[in-house]
Amino acid sequence: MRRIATEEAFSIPEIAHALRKLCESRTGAQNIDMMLVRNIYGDGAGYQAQFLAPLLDIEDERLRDMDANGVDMQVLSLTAPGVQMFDADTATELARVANDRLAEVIARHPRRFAGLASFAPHSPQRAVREMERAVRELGLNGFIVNSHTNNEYLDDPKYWPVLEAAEALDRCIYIHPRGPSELLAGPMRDYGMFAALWAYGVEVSTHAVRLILSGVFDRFPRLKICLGHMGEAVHFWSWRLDFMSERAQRAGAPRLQLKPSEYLRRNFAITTSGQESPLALEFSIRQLGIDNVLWAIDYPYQPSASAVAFMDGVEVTDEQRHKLYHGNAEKLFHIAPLAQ
Ligand code: 1WB
Ligand code: MN
Repeated sequence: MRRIATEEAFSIPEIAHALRKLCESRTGAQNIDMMLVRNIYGDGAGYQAQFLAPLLDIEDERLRDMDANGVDMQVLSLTAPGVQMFDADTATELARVANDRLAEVIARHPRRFAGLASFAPHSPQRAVREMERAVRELGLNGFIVNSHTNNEYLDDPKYWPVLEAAEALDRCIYIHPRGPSELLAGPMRDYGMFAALWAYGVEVSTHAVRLILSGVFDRFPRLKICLGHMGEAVHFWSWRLDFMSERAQRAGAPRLQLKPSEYLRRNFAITTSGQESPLALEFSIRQLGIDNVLWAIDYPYQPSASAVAFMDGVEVTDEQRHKLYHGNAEKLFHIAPLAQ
């Protein structure tokens, strides 16, 4: 069984260095992303310091971990917060460097790695050019964005060129978490909630619901958005989203051609990164359809062994397991199937 893991994080020294500089220059800053960046790239004391080395390693320990766990391929993406905390010029340049590096690694290991391209949303026109280069010249497999940019979300018309480009290039945009935007962040500072424990899901699910309710999927009907962490629970709310959005539209919210649950099935795919609950998987397959659910690990933030054990062990048909483990990823990310 070919196993393609679809939300696997990496970084490059240039970005690690720039993030370290960023937290040194803002020592007093209390925002959530600075807490996280300090923990990984600075002198933070949190458990997250252990992640820096495996993020920067792509061709040594990572390949050994893949071999040891029967992981054929990782779809790599630049780890959160990506380039989105930098000013627009720096972000544009660093996205270009990260994409070049990614393409080089994939060229050396075409059977082991695929990759999602970064871009700087805060400079939408240059982002579009980088997206086109990433697909047409570098052959990358989709796009990664780490949720909000300066507290703005992709439903804002200034970002429509980015959505339009993704649709035209037929590559999905994977919305990965970062620390929540300003007004969502307050209650997340306590009890370790600031990252993967809770804040990440709130941030990305909010982003996804904004996209749905704004009507961008009527404007860009073939746009595909990928969400990790078992869809950040958005589809769990399908019934209520449908019911309440009717009311909201009658009260003046933008008119939608479809119900939210229908956009979720048409315009979204989700992955199992960092979520190994068989019950949540079963629900997701029934709510979204088997073709919209993909396997992922969330390497190096979560261990490969248990992610593989989870997907090996769930009670699904053979055909379903093939789709979860590789068939859906091959289609969504344009990865060549293995020759029979
Ligand atoms: C964690 C997870 C931290 C992810 C991250 O920092 C990212 C964590 C960028 O578990 O603390 C992630 O991508 O799941
Ligand atoms: Mn992740």
